[in-house]
Amino acid sequence: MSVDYAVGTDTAVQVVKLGEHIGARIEGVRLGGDLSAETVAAIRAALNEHKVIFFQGQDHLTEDGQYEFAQLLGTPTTPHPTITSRGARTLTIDSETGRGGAWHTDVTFVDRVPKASILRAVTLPSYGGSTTWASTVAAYDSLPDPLKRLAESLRALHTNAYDYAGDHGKDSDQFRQAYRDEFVSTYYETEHPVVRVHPETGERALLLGLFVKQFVGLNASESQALFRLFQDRVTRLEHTTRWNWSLGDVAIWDNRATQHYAVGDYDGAERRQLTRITLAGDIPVGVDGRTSTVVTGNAEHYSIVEQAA
Ligand SMILES: O=C(O)CCC(=O)C(=O)O
Ligand SMILES: [Fe+2]
Repeated sequence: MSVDYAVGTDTAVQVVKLGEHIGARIEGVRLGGDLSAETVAAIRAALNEHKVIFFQGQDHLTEDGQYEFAQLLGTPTTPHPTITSRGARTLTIDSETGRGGAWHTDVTFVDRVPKASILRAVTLPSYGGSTTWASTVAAYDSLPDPLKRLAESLRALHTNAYDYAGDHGKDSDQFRQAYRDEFVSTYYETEHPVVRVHPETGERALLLGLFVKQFVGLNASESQALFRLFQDRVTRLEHTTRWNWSLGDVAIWDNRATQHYAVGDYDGAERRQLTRITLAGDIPVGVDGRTSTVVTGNAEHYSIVEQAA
């Protein structure tokens, strides 16, 4: 199925839906800093509706072009709250420093969770290395009412000192170890509502993922049991879409309505690199109107707080 948005007189953005709950391919757009206001509006609308959108054939796009395009959609953050040694404007997702393998929403250990991420393929392995996204709105919507009420009443602590050992085992590789050391070089901890209200669509979404440490007021085993219960809703295959990358591809996801997972199924001897820019977001708000609160760490150097449009 596809939906056309008329744009100006001579061009049209085409949105090709890829799944019931999440994912669309956008055709008819050459990404860059020179897009018309109508095209930018069509991209925003598609992102709000489909949660992750894909553009193909963007081989012309440089890091500067990606940045200029990002500025049309919002305010770019600095690359990362703690990974600051690898360039000033973008973050390279590099197989030398990690292979993914964990469901997460980006940077939820700070209060100002980025609203979107823009990822561009730069170097790809000969097979494997896809990425999967899940709709955290579909996850919430699929819960029976009593579990919706329970989730709405919970708040969770998110930290960047997440459980590496639990996900990856001990990693002796020096690049990966150095990356992890930098990742945890400043400790961040933030309390977020487990259900956040999307500032643009009003949809309710589960806010969980890798960086969750514990639910407020629950002990470790209670937290673990409820985390599994809710996180399993996020990763139901019906709530996901998977993208097999080609050079020239760009993905944009709404980081307020999704989690994602990089699939580490490529040859370990091959390199994989993608360039990421995150866009500043607001402070999440729960269904009771309570916002997220910082427990430890100041993220002002990473990102402004962007008020939702
Ligand atoms: O490597 C990927 O496909 C995605 C990595 C990731 O988590 C990100 O770019 O935020
Ligand atoms: Fe990520």
